[in-house]
Amino acid sequence: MKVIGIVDTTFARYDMASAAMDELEKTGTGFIFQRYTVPGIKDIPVAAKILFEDYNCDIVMAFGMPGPMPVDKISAQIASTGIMEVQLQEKKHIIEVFVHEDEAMDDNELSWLCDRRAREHALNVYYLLFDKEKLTENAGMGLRQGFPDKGPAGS
Ligand code: RDL
Ligand code: RDL
Ligand code: RDL
Repeated sequence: MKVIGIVDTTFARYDMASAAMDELEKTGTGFIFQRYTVPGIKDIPVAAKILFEDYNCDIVMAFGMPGPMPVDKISAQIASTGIMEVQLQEKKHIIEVFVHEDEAMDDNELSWLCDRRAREHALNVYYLLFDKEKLTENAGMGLRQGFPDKGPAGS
């Protein structure tokens, strides 16, 4: 039984974690979730570390929403750097599912983007855990999460 850690925030304006867990449950079995909600993205790295070390997680999904202001973009950079550090310390993946609030033009598009990106990264997590060759089949294919795939160049 694999343990999938789920870290999310109360700052985000969409419940991406529930969308991802729904997608994983529709995709397969053989895992349980440990969910840990923190106030904001800068609280994610230590939450992920706690999930790995105290809750035996095999992989963590980290959901966050950086706001549109410069201070938020700096927060996102800091959070990502912390997420990288925890991955290297633990030798385990943290799939960072961030949706910047200003990627979308309005609330409708924002909620759609959050849902799509969360579900598409949930499949990446499933494959990383259970079927690593699956991502190699899509190497170089210009895949994106949320907005449409770009596709390969020169085709
Ligand atoms: O540790 C408490 C807070 O500092 C922490 O939760 C921060 O991540 C909160 N936060 C900011 O302070 C900020 O300036 C967040 C953002 N911007 C942001 O854009 N998105 C967040 N948190 O999730
Ligand atoms: O952990 C899951 C993702 O966060 C991770 O795969 C990122 O590297 C994906 N990504 C971005 O989130 C982004 O904003 C990528 C780019 N930009 C990019 O320019 N090139 C990438 N990934 O390969
Ligand atoms: O359209 C320009 C950018 O918004 C886009 O190229 C990506 O950088 C968007 N993006 C993020 O900003 C991010 O934090 C993506 C991811 N995460 C991601 O995980 N997957 C994406 N884009 O396809």
